[in-house]
Amino acid sequence: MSAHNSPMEKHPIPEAIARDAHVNADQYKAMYEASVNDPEGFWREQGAALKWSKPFTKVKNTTFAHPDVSIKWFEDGEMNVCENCVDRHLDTRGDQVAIIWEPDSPTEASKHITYSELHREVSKLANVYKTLGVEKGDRVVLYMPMIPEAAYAMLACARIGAVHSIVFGGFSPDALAARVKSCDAKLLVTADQAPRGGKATPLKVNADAAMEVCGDVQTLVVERTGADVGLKEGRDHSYAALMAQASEDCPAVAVNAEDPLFILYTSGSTGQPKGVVHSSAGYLVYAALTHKYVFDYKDDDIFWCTADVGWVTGHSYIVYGPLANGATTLMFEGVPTYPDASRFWQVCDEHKVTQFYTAPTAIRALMGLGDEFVTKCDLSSLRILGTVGEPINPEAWNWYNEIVGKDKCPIVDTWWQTETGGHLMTPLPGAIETKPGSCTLPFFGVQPVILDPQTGEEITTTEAEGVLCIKDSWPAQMRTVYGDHDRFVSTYFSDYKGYYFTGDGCRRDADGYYWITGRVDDVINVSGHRMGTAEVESALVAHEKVAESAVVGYPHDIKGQGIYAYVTLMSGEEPSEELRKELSDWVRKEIGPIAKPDLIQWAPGLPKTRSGKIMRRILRKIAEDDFGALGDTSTLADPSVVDDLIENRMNRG
Ligand code: 6R9
Repeated sequence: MSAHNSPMEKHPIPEAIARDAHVNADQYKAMYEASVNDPEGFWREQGAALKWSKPFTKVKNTTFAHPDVSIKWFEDGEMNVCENCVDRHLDTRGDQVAIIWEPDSPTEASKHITYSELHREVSKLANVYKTLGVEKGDRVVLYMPMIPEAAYAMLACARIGAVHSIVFGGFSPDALAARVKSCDAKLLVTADQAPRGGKATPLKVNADAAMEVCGDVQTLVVERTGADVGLKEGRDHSYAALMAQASEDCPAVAVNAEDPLFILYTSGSTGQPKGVVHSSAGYLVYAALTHKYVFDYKDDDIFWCTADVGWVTGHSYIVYGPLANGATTLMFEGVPTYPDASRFWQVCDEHKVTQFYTAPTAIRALMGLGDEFVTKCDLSSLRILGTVGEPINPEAWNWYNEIVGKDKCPIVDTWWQTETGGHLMTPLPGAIETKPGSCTLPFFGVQPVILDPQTGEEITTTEAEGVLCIKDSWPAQMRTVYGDHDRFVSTYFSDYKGYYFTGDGCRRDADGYYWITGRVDDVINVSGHRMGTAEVESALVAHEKVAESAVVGYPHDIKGQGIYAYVTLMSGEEPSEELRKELSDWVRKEIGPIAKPDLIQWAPGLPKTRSGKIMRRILRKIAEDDFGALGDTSTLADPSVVDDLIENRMNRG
């Protein structure tokens, strides 16, 4: 093993990458300068790379001014996202593989879908949608396994101007029902079952249960495992049956650049998840550009992003970015540890993957299981490694770099959000030297600023620490919260007027490199998945035995953060191990497995101010086992509750 760099030292760019990458350091600087000094000119040129039915004449029309926030890019242009991701490539790449699909079980055959086949399947499915009455602007909810049909289902929406809203297959029936209802979906596309790690999630059974709550919605059911799930007459339709009759001829409809492409629900610090709305053209321009430069994508590469299409990473970097670039994108149905911990590396070996993009939580889980799982595979095809979703700790970074990348693959640590549509800060492989744990520098057109959280003033010194905001718009920025523009304005633009507020804390070092320090709001990051503490709390208090609860994050070796719940029971209820399990299972049922509390502490009382506000700062410190640093507790209504909580804390070293 080579000597580890200290976090402050830059990790040099491997020679072969420096030589051949799309941009080097000087080119990055020049392009970045151009992109922020003349955004109109820069994005006009990037926008022109798409195929337009009606070319745009206006490039940027955006304001962050509170309360009149408005974001429009290429606003008078017309185009179609599906046409740009599929049809546009037919002449030159019809026989090239668009999607490599790797199933959950390695004994099942993988599939290779060419651009011509993709065109045919998507056109047929779009016609199926039409026969089911889906029209431009209608919402279609997808609750899908990681199968090619999930990509077809997304692209078929885009083809006819319908708006998809994907609900992660791990979400519960209740969570699915809430999302179907909230966007008033015309159609639900699901599958019989979703195989994952040798088990099968009963998607159709869950969908049936969801419709008990939200009412019946027309449902198209993909036959993934062939399990007998039963189709309800007049409501449920067989995918295979309708596809067998569908015509392959379905012209793509031109939509306005600003028409919504998709809604994706994500957790915030308050209330229920909000529907993040993304545009068509601006989103696609940015997803494609970041995919090309951040992963240094070139023809003949095999690009693999391990995310699920239920998260934004799957939208931008399994489907839209890669396909817009005419790439070959790999889609994996399974999990990193099934049938054993070498699965990722076997897939890289088998399909000769060139770019591999995953989450730190997966790396941490795998590094603990031994290097042989990696070293027995031939990973010589790998050129670029990437991470996303949470800060990566230097140990995991070093393992990824040395054991997986053999010290010759740059690691792009990409910082971004559901709201941003694509990467905002990240190294570019041939241009920006890395530091383990830093997302380094902004992408083209992105102007990060660090504000003093108290005064809201911009800190202009190179070295700075505070809250991270963005000064001006980029094309893939979310446009609104579905059905609630005021919530959009108040969530992102009212705490720090004139800026987009990310919700993240951040440090800038002496080299101008950015280091994300984590959320500054009540959002926790569990295995790279965002969870609002308020959501878990409201699930807990919905249980008849729970009077009150407060949920915070605490450091977790594998997940990054774990969920720590303080629960006050209704009077007369007795704490017990059974009840603890019952509450965990309850949250799992209400929201989904990712929201299940790791630790539940019985709290006879919660620390509150005299005005009744729960002092989360204190609860966080106790959960972190850092109760020596509780800070000022004098404003508490009853300081003695803190002693009880410390005495009975769950997270002892
Ligand atoms: C793409 C995605 C967004 C939040 C974000 C931040 C955290 C994402 C990160 C990172 C440090 C990185 N985050 N990438 N933190 N380094 N490279 O993950 O979107 O699910 O909306 O989460 O995730 O806290 O604000 P999303």
